[in-house]
Amino acid sequence: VPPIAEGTVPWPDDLARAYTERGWWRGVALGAELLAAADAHPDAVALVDGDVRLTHRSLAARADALAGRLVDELGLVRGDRVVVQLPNCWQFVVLTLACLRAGVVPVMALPAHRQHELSHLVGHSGAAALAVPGTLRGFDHAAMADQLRAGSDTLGQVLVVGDARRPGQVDLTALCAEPEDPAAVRARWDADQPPSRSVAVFLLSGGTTGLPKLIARTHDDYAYNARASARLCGLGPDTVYLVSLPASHNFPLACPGILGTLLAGGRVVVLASPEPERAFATIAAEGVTVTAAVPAVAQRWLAHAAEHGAGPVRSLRLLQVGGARLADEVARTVRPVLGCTLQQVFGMAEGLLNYTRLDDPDDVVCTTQGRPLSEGDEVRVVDELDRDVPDGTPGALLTRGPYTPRGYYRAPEQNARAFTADGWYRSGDVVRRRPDGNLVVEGRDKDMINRGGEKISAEEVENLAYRLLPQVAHVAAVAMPDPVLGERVCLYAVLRPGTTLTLDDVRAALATAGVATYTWPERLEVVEELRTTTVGKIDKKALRDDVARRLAARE
Ligand code: J2J
Repeated sequence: VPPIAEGTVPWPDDLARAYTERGWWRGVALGAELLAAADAHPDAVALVDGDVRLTHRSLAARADALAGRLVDELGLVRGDRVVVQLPNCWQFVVLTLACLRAGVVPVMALPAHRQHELSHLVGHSGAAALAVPGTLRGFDHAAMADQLRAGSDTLGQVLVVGDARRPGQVDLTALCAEPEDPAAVRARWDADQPPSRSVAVFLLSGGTTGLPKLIARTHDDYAYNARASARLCGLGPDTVYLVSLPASHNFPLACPGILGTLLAGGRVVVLASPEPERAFATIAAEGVTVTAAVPAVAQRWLAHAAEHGAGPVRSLRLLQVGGARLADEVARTVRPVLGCTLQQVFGMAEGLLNYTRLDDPDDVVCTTQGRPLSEGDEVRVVDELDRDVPDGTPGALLTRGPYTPRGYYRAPEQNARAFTADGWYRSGDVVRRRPDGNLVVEGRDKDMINRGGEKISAEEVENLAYRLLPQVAHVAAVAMPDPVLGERVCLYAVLRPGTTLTLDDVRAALATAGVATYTWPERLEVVEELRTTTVGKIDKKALRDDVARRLAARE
């Protein structure tokens, strides 16, 4: 096994051959495919971040140069992992492309992650390097990076964007400089490409069991994911794609996102946040044509446009919405209010992507979450015994396909639960398939909280509560309904005799442990007991109903 594929679960050989024969897998490294696209429009602007505007030629040259510097100056070798925790900025894109060129594998962390999550990602991936902003939103990432390095056997290099750099840390912006001899660095990586079956990026799983699992996406499968998505969305050299969701998420990264736009020869505009005023001004200034939002962001944009007018977003042709269920009523307002086409996207970092098509009738676009991207996608909707249910009946979604890996990285135990013996991924979503093939997401059977598109593992919140709070005897984390984010975390707790616990106590303990804020419970219910189901599990449905009732009564 080449070191770069160790711990991954490959597709069966016959399918790999079929995917190649169909032209889905091209046997080419993703970085090479991106550079070929750049060659077709070298002088067009590829990347915009505030005042920084890079042409396709410059972006490609910088990526190749950085790839060389990672290897020659920082000592990274092919197959090494780099945990990437950067906000949306041009250096994120250069670093990602450089990794793809060198065959160094980025682990796509979130800016919101803290010590707790990052130490897991560094440890589990055995990362050799970590890329962070200096300080961001008042938090000193560079200081945290030093602590992570001190606590790791593998982490040798810390790359920093910004000037809060500490001694021994490397200035990533300087490493992204244009090379003196672009042809030479280009020739070097053209002659030495990572194998197309090897891991291109590690994405994070939405997480149902404890800390996030790593999803190894190969060059072959991820290139197909981005290329086919770009095609379905009609992207081309005229496309101006705005990324304002965290760029390390699969959706804005490759569905079609940054990678799909660059493959199509288009332009990527990065913005650190989807705050409506800035986003609208940027859309107007850059002539943005396509962007992606989670439902919570789409709703903020709709409200902003309803109040201040949609003039600034006139150039927008397509708004993709996914990551959580978009309400049909909200979907119906997108065209009237924003004047653009809506596309619903029901995707997952594990692979399968469902899209409504640009020419679908309103009924499909506004009331379904679309259908699979590829003819190679296999979808089953099954009951508790994994028996197929008829169309129209809700059931659990299972899937396999040319861009859906067969297992998580180094996780045999989780794989036994999350995948069937013949390689179907159990998405944990409950869907209904319409006769026209479109899927409607009805709910889920996985123990996850979807907070405005950010996925939170209930089990992880519970593990932390047991570990950090001596007061608790039993806990359960459940989703409570929220008008803005869809769901937030509510913690139910049974306390040990004679103790007390407040929400502030819970949050203080999580802060001390360095746990990302977005995962913190936002409500605490102290109860006498937690009811169990007939099989002895805590009855979470009853708890979800209970908190929903309490919230409704408060209004
Ligand atoms: C309901 N639930 C949805 C939708 C995702 C594109 C879009 C989203 C993701 C993503 C992604 C949903 N309606 N439209 O990777 O490329 C929930 C489901 C799913 C889980 C996956 C992409 N779109 N979901 O959200 O890996 O529960 O990917 O299984 O973060 O989000 O989460 P994640």
